[in-house]
Amino acid sequence: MSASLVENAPEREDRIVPKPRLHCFAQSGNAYKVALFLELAGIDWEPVFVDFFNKATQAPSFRAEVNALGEIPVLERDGVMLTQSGAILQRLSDETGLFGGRDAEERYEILKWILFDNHKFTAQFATLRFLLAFAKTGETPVTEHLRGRVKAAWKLADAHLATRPFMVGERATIADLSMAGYVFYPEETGLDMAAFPHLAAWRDRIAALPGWKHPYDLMPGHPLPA
Ligand SMILES: N[C@@H](CCC(=O)N[C@@H](CS)C(=O)NCC(=O)O)C(=O)O
Repeated sequence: MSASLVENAPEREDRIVPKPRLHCFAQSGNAYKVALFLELAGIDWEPVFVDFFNKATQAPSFRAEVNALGEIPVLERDGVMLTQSGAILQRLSDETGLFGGRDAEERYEILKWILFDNHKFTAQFATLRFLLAFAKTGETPVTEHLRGRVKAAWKLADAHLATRPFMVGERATIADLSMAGYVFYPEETGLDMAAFPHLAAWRDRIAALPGWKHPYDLMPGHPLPA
């Protein structure tokens, strides 16, 4: 290669960086958390469909090449695979300056609610919905237990939202985007958010954010084949 060609080679910053690819499927509220951030932030992204219901996340190639944890979401950027919705949201917020905390106190509050979401708010609901709507187990002691846990988590969030519009501060943050993962899905779970009016009003405020889209309009794979 001639010296002049090397000199004219674009710097790393100048070269065309491929758009982020979100490995996802429509029914994944965990993936929706990241898709919603990307959409609200106006970031140009593309979905990569993962056939979760046909065990794609369990395939050795998925574990080797995409996510050793065997989970969705994965945000692929320039060949780098980012995993865990909470960590991805934090990174995207840090990089864009959007939906983050304004000071250290807010940042710790946001982290607190993301952990609450992953452990209590999303986890129990997602499992209940999976069992009833997709695994079609019908009512069992497990679904009854999970429904009780969801109600407890919803009650806590409802009480918190009685005096504020969003989980932290006066505006939406990644804590809200994380907790919004599963609140828009229509599948029957035997739960009615109307009984938690502050939580229901918060959900409406999320849906009113400029650029908001329903998970089934953002990610591929809906409806499921019969
Ligand atoms: N805490 C993880 C949870 C991710 C998760 O459970 N994803 C589901 C799909 S919604 C999954 O891929 N599950 C596969 C498995 O657990 O084997 C996150 O927030 O990213």
